[in-house]
Amino acid sequence: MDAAISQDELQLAARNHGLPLEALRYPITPAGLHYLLIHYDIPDVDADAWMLNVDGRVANPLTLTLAALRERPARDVTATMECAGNGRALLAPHVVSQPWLLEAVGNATWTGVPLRAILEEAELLDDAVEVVFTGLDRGIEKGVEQSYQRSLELDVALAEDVLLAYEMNGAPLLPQHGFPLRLLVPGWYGMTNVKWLAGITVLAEPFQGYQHTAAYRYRDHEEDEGTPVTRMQPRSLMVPPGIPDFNTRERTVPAGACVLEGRAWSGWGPVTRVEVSTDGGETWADAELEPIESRWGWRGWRFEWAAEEPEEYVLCCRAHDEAGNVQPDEANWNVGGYSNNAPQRVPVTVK
Ligand SMILES: Nc1nc2c(c(=O)[nH]1)N[C@H]1C(S)=C(S)[C@@H](COP(=O)(O)O)O[C@H]1N2
Ligand SMILES: [Mo]
Repeated sequence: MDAAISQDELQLAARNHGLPLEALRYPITPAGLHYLLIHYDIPDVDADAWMLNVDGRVANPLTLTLAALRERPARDVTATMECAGNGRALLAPHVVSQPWLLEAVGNATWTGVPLRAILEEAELLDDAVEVVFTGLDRGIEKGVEQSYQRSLELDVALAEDVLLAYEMNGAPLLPQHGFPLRLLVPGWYGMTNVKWLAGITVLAEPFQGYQHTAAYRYRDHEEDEGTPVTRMQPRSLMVPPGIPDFNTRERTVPAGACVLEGRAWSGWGPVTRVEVSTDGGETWADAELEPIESRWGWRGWRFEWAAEEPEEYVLCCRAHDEAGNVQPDEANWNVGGYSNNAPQRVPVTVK
């Protein structure tokens, strides 16, 4: 397997950091530890001049300041957000893009105005079918100059926990997380949650933008039209136990009782079961689940492991959700390198 990444990929990785896996310990990810994915540059936002425009197939177009949004009834939603490319760097053959291993995730509490309330205020026309969200950031992908844009079908856009969020963990959004406003669509992969939101346009036909037609599709080969990437597939991650080697990050754990802990999530329904393997996925045993704290947030789990020496182990975990999905043994390769939710593998030496 050729796992080498290029300078271009390193440049992306250095800009877009992940969640240090030990930070899975915090039930709510502190903002500075939440992963980050920025396709282009953080835009230069003039907060005083900023407005949100709502237009297209509506009877009552709106122009709203941040103060006007803050005056409206607010809602808090705790949600796990994961980049669709999480796991990409573990795929073979190699897929060139942001080279995530497993760390492109965070769990935050977002505060904002339900999108539904704003769309109701704008009064959707009868022919409305999709809503497009436009960020202030601009860039070029595969030769196509664009603003970052994603759309939602109406039934998703009108779901009650979809927010126009202006706070993360009780503080105004940080520049890197979309200040002053971002979309939050709980359960969907990261790309859905448009940052630096400036425009909402209601369409009478399906949106044909780059981030829907060229990117974020599950494609078996370059000519394959593929299917859209939507909700998060189930995944469980553990806090790597013991202490790391500086270079390889391989773990060393003292012999004796060792409590493994982690978090699991799925965009298709609550996590109903997490299993742990200490032999690289040959045999599995159930972890103990913590209560569900939020419909859209990750679920904690723990597992008591009797670590015996002298031996090498490969620790793994996998999640099941209420919809019956479970993490596959092997990665499902696709052209974009999306949703590789094969189980995490943590090599450990017991001493
Ligand atoms: N405007 C805009 N929104 C965006 C992006 C972007 O590049 N521009 N990146 C998307 C992707 S791919 C992900 S995974 C999430 C990451 O959100 P975070 O950086 O707050 O974790 O934002 C999404 N929203
Ligand atoms: Mo992403």
